[in-house]
Amino acid sequence: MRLDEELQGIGSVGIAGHIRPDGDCVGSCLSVYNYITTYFPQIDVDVILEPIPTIFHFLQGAHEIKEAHEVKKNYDLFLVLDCGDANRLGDAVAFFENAKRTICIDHHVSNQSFADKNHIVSSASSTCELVYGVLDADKITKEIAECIYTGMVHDTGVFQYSCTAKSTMEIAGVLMEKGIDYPSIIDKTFYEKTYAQNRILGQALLKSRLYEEAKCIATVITQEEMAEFGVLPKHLDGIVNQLRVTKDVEVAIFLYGLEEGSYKVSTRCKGDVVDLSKIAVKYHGGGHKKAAGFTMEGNNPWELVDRIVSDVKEQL
Ligand SMILES: [Mn+2]
Repeated sequence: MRLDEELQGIGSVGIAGHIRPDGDCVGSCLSVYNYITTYFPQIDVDVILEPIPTIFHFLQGAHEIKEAHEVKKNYDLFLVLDCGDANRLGDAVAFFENAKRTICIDHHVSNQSFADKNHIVSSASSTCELVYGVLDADKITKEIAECIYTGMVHDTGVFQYSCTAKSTMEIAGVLMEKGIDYPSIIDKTFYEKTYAQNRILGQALLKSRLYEEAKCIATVITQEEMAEFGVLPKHLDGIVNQLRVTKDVEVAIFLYGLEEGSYKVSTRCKGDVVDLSKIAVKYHGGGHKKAAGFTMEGNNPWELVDRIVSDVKEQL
C-alpha cells in the first residue's frame, strides 16, 4: 500500500486510533496527519482521538486533535490506525461507518480486517513501523519522524521487546538521521514518571501476589487508591511492565478499577508458552501474544485475578 496513491482524488480524510490512545496510536495518527497537511494541503484532514497523554503534546499536530463530539462530517476516506476492531474506535466509530471508503493499518493479531482495505501485519513492531512503509520515505520531515519514532519506542519498550526486528532498527536509524532528539523522546515520553506515578507503582508492587509456583504475578489498584495517590488510569502505564520483569515470572496481570464493579486488565508475558491474545479475545478484548488487554465485571478484583490465572494455567 502507498498512501500517496490512496489519497488521489480524495477531498477529506478522517484519522482515528483506539480508545485510551497510547504512543503508537498517537504517533501513527499524527505522522499520517502531518504527512497529509504537508504534502496534500488541498485535503481537509482531521485526527479524532480521546484526549491524549500530555507527554505526547510536543508532537506536531497534537493540539489540533479533535474529540468525536466536536466533529460533524462524513469523510471521503477514513483511516483507522493501531486499532484491532471497530468498537475500539470509541465514539469515532460513527465516522468509520459513514465514510465513503475505509482503510485500516494495524499490527494487532486479533484484527479481523474490518475495513474496506486492510494492511495488517501482526508481526510488525508497531503501527508506526507499518505507517513508515506506506509513506514516501524521502518526504518524511523531522516532525513526521518524531511521531513515528515515538510510536516505535513505546510499542517496543525502547527497542527491547521481541517484536523489535532488524527492520525496526533500520527504520529507527533512518528517523534518527532526520535530526530528531531521540534521547529526549525516550526519556520524556517513556521513562520519566511523576512522583505520584512512582508512589502508585510502589503500592502496586507491594500488593502483588504470586501464582502457579511464581510463574504468574498479579496486582490490583482500586479506584479508591487512585484517588488517595492522586492519579488517573492514564498514569498507570508501566506498572504491568515492572511486574513482567520479575525474575522467573512468565505472565504479569494488572487490574485497575474503572467505574463501579468493572476492571481494566492488562497482561504481559515473556516467552512463547502463553498466547495472551487468546485470553483477551475470550473477554472481548484484544492485543498481541505477549501484550493484551480487556475489561472484566466483578466486585472482587482478586476473584477476577483467579479467573485469569486459571486461563493462563490452561496454556502453561
Ligand atoms: Mn500498537
